[in-house]
Amino acid sequence: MTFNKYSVLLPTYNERENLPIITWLLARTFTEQQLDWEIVIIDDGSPDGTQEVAKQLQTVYGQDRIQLRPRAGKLGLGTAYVHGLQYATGNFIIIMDADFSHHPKFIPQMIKLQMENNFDIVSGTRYRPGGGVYGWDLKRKLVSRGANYLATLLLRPNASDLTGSFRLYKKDVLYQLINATLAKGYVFQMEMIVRARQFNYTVGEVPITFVDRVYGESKMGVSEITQYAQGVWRLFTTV
Ligand SMILES: Nc1nc2c(ncn2[C@@H]2O[C@H](COP(=O)(O)OP(=O)(O)OP(=O)(O)O)[C@@H](O)[C@H]2O)c(=O)[nH]1
Ligand SMILES: [Mg+2]
Repeated sequence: MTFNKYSVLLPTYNERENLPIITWLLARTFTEQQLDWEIVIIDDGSPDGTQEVAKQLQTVYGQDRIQLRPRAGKLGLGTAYVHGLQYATGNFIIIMDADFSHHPKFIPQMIKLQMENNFDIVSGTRYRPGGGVYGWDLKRKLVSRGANYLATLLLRPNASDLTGSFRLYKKDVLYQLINATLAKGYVFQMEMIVRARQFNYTVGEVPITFVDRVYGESKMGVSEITQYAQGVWRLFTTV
């Protein structure tokens, strides 16, 4: 048992079906590993009743394990992390999606790697041996690969998966990165890891398999791709 505490920031928008299972898996993982933990759910007024589910989970696991920190409307992912971070009581923060694309089974590996090397950040990566993407069609795979390749070529970061968001951070490191990051949309994750190099933070990587969301709709479209390309260019010309 260590004195570390791991706060999972879980942004949700219409994740009613996914939330109970992801919570159960997280609770099991942390309990098996004998780690102190909490989940901070940042729900942006999901019309599907995600918050009702979150309240039920609070009665099952306790309010000290599950914090519900909702916002009135869909204000975007970047600000959801900022909002959740102010309530997090752990000295380590895990950021992941609530839709099963990020499986809790990789968390022990991330924590182990962090401890062994005292990394500032451990990033899940789909783009190193052992990692991968399942359930996407060829078009979405190409878009993702292309986006990653473009940013790697121009920005030379110390990480292989720039657009992924399954990461473990020291809390003060995340705080500084979030405050330095300007982007709000899809570019957000990429800008964070690029700025990590700017601040000389150390980054470890764990290969992860990413599966397409189990329930619900995807929001990826042409405007997201355009925004992303603009974001890469802005960083290339400023950082
Ligand atoms: N609080 C909050 N959560 C959001 C918002 N947009 C997305 N999320 C959540 O953030 C996580 C990642 O969003 P996703 O919609 O899965 O994004 P994605 O993985 O790029 O796209 P798909 O899985 O293909 O839909 C999920 O847990 C979502 O429920 C938002 O505006 N506010
Ligand atoms: Mg997703």
